[in-house]
Amino acid sequence: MTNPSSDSIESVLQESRKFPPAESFSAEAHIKSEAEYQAMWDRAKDDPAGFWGEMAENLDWFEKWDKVLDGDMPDTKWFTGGKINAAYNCIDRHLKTWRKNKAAIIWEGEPGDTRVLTYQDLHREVCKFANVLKQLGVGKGDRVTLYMPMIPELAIAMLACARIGATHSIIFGGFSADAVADRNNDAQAKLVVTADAGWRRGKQVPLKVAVDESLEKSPSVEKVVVVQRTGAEVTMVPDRDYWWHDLMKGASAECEATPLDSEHPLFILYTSGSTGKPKGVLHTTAGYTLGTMMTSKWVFDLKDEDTYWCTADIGWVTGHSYIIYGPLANGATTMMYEGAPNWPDEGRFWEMVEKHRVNIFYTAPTAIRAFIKWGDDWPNKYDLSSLRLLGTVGEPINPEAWMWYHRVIGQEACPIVDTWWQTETGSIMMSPLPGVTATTPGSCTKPLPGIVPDIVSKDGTSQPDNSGGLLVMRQPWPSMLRTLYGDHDRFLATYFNEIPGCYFAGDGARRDEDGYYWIMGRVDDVLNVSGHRLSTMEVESALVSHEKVAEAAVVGFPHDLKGEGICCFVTLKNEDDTDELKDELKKHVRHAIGAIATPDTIRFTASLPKTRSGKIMRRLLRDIAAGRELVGDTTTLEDLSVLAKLRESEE
Ligand code: 6R9
Repeated sequence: MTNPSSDSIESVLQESRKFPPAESFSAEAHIKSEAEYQAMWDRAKDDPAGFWGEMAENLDWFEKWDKVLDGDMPDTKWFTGGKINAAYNCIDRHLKTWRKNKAAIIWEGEPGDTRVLTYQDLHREVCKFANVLKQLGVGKGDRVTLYMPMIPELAIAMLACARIGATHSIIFGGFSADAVADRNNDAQAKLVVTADAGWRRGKQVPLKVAVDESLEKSPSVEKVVVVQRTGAEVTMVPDRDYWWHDLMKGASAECEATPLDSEHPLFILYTSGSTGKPKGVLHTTAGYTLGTMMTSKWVFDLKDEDTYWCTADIGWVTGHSYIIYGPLANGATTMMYEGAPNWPDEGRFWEMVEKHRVNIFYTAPTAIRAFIKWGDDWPNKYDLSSLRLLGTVGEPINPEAWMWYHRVIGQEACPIVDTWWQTETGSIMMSPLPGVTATTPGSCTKPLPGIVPDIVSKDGTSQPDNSGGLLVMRQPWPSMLRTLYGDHDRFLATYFNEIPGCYFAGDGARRDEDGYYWIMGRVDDVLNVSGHRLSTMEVESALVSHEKVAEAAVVGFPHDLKGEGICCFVTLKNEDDTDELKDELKKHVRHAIGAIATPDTIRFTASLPKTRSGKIMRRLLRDIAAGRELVGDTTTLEDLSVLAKLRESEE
């Protein structure tokens, strides 16, 4: 193992530090050895139907399937002929065991209020709300929009939809009224469940006001159910709007789960595509539930005694799969937090880890970079010794952030699972197995059993190790998306026509000689500088490895001589935004990667424009870097004032 504090080229480009799992961890893990993993992976590749059929025995079925794997990609169906219910698998089956009175959801509101729902409690609330839905005229196949804060009622509403076969479409609470209207219209939603408002950094997010506005433009919605969360004043339209607590008061707690076809639509989740129109990714019941269940068990090594916390918002796929469906299908205890990580102060997450003795913690690199910026004193104030496993998701993690997470949060004792997957894949595709895989900062390591990735060139030819290319999947997997809602042609064009016979993920990656995968980011983020291919991530990693840099985003811009030039947007840990530092950073990158990577422009900024899910909006930065008028959709932007400031800072 090389010196972990080295910031040499090696640490950025050819990360070679390896962290094997502790023997004591492996001994207790669900998957214990490389040999065990390899046998599972080989079996799943050679006999996917046999492998997944066996895995599906872990679910409860009303009727067994006729066929495990029905048809090849793109139109693969799974477990056809089977009858199943996702809510039944997440709740009812645990009631027959000792887990009946186990905490299913431990919830904490931003103001500090808490609620614990046992599996029995969850069952009662879900049955009651399922009856409410029926009473409001919602039935199997109808679409229901959930536009809610991170409160237990959101989990209850999801599972109530699943229970009666209504398809939920969750819209992140930070989206605008227009975004809600677009999604309501696309899904032809019949009902919206919302709240008066939600808490975010001590302020109220007025959800009901936005719903009222959205409904002027989305006529398919007949009724609205409103949870009283903050007590904000709202307008209730007679015969359209109903209070959650009024409806629940009279509802029966008896509601059998509806046996549904394996391929019954479970949910739609909108995600951004390359065009302005969001894509309605559709997931179905059996395959998705199986995928999230097995991956939660393998990757997070979930045990009955664990308190597991995924900090995502349920409005994103990570929250769907790894706060609700995956953990609950395993009978785990899942935590849910309503608010911001820096409220009332920057120690909030660590205070919660200490208070609830969290064992497994799953967050995003962007959050980790914020923690680094806020300083080690915050986590150091709290007892984090309950943690035994850490995870990341959402974007490539730069080695420095990985090392900080390992050192300061994991106290060098927790495996880190860097999980690569997408809204479309439904569940984790590539990740270390914590009891098996030697982790290495910046790599999501290897495919999980049942996942067969490859790196190909544009014409679909497999690429040799270490030469980058397009990341594709060569075999179908149970939790893959089935279509884009109402636009099957776009589904085919986006994911399957690009590289015939494969699922095309839209990411670039390389595989090294150990078979580890390194995600290089979206293929549209790859720069071509003087004919050399460069990942924006590589340059960002180099910048972030400089002691004064908090965060960096790198984009290409049209350059007369080089084809593309490199523009770096940089936020600093201290206010030291001098021209000398710009030169120093250019040299630093040049030193870390090589002359071809020398930035053309460095621009200091107080913050970077991000989507509400925390992804840097590179398209906007590209426009700014190129001096173009800003074009396209900014509705997902976290803070519009960031944009104004960036333009002011133009050189
Ligand atoms: C789960 C989720 C998917 C895109 C994906 C990729 C990036 C996600 C990553 C990662 C590197 C990881 N991404 N996980 N890149 N390492 N561990 O984030 O879904 O919001 O649909 O984003 O995010 O570029 O294509 P989604």
